[in-house]
Amino acid sequence: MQVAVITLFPEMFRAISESGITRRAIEQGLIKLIYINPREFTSDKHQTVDDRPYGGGPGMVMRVEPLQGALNAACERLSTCRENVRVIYLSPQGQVLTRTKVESIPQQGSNIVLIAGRYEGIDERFIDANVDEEVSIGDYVLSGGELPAMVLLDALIRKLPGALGDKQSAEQDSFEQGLLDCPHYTRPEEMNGLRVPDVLLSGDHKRIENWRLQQALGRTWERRPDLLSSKQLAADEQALLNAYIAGREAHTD
Ligand code: 9D3
Repeated sequence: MQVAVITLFPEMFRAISESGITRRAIEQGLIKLIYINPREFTSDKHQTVDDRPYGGGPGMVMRVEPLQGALNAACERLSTCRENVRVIYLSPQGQVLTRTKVESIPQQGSNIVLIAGRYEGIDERFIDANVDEEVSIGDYVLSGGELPAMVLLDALIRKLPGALGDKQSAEQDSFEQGLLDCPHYTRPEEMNGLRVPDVLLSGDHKRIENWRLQQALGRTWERRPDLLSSKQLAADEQALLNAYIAGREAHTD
């Protein structure tokens, strides 16, 4: 996978390029990630990337020319052509990012250009001519598209085969099924009179696995019932959830 990010603030992306799983994936060559600043593609001496909106009103709009220059450079620097890249504009007007959306992106073509906007947004004609898809990360106002681009990148990179250690990715499987995670504990066994649940100290791997699945189901039912309504539970899962609900009702009397 190759990704070019078009941004006025490439230094913000050190957050993903220089730490953790994302950094390792880049080092391992699982993804080529480059940054292109539209400011490099201006022709005036002040390197102006924005201008006043036609029709008036507050704020500024990103100009087409620097964005077009940046997109052309992205294709060149990824050694590909415009036909073979998927252009995604991070925008409050986009479809909200979900697990399904994240999973659909790498299959749709492995050359991706992400455009992070600033100011009030970018000239609509650039979107009409070049953008394949607009993506939002949720209904709250941010200052620009850089953090959303990093959110999308982090979610994409974690899914690349080999990005997570073997153990992590195997564990991932059970909870990538649309359930919340079970609770986690580490040493000491008791702190401030609070004990780790006995089952986790039992060494009985089958019981532990069942307990974790039951906790995942129960917590999803309590906290995110919307996730359960779109999920068909297997008979054993339904039984675990029923027992969780029964236990919970027993101590809320
Ligand atoms: C406060 C200005 N808004 C109304 C006049 C419009 C507006 C313009 C630009 C609101 C936010 C932004 C910058 N945001 C993004 O570029 C963005 C974003 C977001 O703000 N929330 C969720 N997802 C995204 S993706 C890109």
